[in-house]
Amino acid sequence: HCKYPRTTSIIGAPMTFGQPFVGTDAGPALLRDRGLRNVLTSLGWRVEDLPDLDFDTEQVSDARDPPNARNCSLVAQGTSKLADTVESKLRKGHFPLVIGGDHSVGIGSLTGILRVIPDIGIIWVDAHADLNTPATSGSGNMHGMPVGLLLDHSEENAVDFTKLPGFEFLIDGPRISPDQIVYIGLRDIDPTERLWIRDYGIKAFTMYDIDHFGIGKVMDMAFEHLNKGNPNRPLHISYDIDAVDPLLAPATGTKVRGGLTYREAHFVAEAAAQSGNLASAEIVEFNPSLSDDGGASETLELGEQLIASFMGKSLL
Ligand code: EXY
Ligand code: MN
Ligand code: MN
Ligand code: MN
Repeated sequence: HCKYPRTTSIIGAPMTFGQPFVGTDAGPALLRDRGLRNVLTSLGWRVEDLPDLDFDTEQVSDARDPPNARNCSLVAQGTSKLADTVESKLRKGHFPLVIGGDHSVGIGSLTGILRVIPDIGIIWVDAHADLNTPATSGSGNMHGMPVGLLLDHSEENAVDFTKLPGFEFLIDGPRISPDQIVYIGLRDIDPTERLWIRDYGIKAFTMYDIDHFGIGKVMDMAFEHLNKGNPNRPLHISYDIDAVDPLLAPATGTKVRGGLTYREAHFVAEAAAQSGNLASAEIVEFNPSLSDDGGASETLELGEQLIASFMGKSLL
């Protein structure tokens, strides 16, 4: 298999059930309408533009859904399909580009990647740690759980997937080891998430660290951590648009002030591309219906530009 030009598969994952609002399903179609394919083609990619994954759209809540994992069976149905798609595209040598959808789609993307590349290094760009489990979540919203569900927990914190209808595929599924993931941009962390980041020793760069060191040094340290022992370690970036400051990205469901600036947001994406090791990517949490039209198109435009950056657009 020759390396260039590479094929990327655009995988639309129009999931809304990981959080309470409608509208996050619109992300993939709107980014396609803006011309995502051309953006990628102009960067030298061969593009396989798949139709959006066919998720259940009707919110018939399964009576077995636990209250601390809302819409569990619907999230499971979608993420299981996504995992299979990501897995098969990677096996063909393609670069999966997953467009959410809310961040619960990370459950599927990561599972699919881990089946093929168990040692993938993960860059999680987010205002939030998404490290809850049904046992710790205050909201029951599964977009706050993708990392928490897949982490290789200590016995006492382990997730009981037999109690999560539809998630049987995760019972013996692959897990993320705590040193396999790096957080960038955190600023809204729940108490148990904070405890676990410390106890498990997960590498986390908050907005404080970005202010203190600058984004350049932070990304250097992130790669130093992920590349310890393997300078060619394959990497995945999961980019939650709410990592960016809400003044720049207002069309998203869980806004937190004090986020990444325009250049910081791009630097993270550019540095990921520059590593030369990116094997897959995901961008999530656009919700155009939570903003006026101006804010919605501003947020989507930013998303498109960030995609271009992590897919290899350089400034020079
Ligand atoms: N930690 C909060 C919760 O678990 O409900 C908020 C999670 C928001 C998750 C967003 C998408 O990154
Ligand atoms: Mn091919
Ligand atoms: Mn998130
Ligand atoms: Mn978030």
